Amino acid sequence: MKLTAAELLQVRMPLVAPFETSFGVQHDRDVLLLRVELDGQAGWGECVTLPDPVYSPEFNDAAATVLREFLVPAVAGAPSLTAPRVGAVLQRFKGHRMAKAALEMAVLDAELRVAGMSLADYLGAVHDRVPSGVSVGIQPSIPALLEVVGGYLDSGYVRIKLKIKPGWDIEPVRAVRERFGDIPLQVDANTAYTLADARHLARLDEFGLLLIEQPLEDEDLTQHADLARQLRTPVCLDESVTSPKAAADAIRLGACSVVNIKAGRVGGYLEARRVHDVCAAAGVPVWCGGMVETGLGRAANMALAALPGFTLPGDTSASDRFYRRDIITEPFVLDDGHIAVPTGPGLGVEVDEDALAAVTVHRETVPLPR
Ligand code: NPQ
Ligand code: MG
Repeated sequence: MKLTAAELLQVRMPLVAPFETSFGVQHDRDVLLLRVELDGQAGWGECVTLPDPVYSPEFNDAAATVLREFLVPAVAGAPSLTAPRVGAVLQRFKGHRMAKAALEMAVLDAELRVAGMSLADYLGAVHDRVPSGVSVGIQPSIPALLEVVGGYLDSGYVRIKLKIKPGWDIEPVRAVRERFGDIPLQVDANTAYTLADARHLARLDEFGLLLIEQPLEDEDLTQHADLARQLRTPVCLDESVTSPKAAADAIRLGACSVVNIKAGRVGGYLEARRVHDVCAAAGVPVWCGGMVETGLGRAANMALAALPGFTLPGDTSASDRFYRRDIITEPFVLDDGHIAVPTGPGLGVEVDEDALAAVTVHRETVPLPR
């Protein structure tokens, strides 16, 4: 096949409530989408960058630029294009994994729609639904937190993740434990601590958390290993795991005993499957992270989360966790704490063109080399 057209879309999705993490508060989700055509068949990709380089070095405008100037033209120049070829064609470009992931996702969607195969089947999914956890932002107060967590538990979410930062860590966890008892509970620091905080973080040990996610900076593998030796709470890495090699290194160093897999962060769904394979071979459990995706990215995440090594509930929440109106025709819903893995060809979801138009801020055609 050949990539015959590409469009970049900037959309601004209002969030149902502000989402606060250790790196800031977001009121809207500004998403970069990519629509390609492979011999006329459309495919959708979602880039998980944020507007600012505060979660990863990538950001929306940089991703749009690198896609427009380098990545899309390179892939458009490939004569017999298949999804596994995308990574090879893009390999000479350093970094920009989230942008590369969006392009590979769009090609996968188009290619699998032509083949009549679902992404889940293509990746090797073994489940038709996945248990769903929810990520709870930093709240203005403990009573507000208990209210929000109670709401998610009432909805059926099977695991709660609390965002933490210095000054919002021990007490919120204690309060949730006291109110809701022995629920599956974990925390995510998004790199907000240093190794000097080890004794403080060890105070979380008494709460029997499933894990603590990314307490230290992205590059601090050795320091995560030191920290892990001082905690009973298992250490999970997110930001640090940018490739299968990084996962293997982290595991060998003892920097983590659990891995959060996000396809964008590692350069695509095929690379994410390789991270899954590395972890499975090492006996390290993995779970599917989330980047506050639209229904498109959410659909692909459900397929990934249905692989056999995903033995912990992910941040694979329903569409209404973040959005009042998703941009797909059948938004993801929670059923008995689970979400159904799409079975249709490609991503298995359809864009709701009216909903998309209502949130589209900018739409441009990417010029292709002739
Ligand atoms: C994480 N995601 O695991 C990320 C961080 C993240 C679901 O916790 C807008 C506002 C978009 C905050 C995307 C979750 C975001 C955001 C991702 C936080 O570290
Ligand atoms: Mg995280």
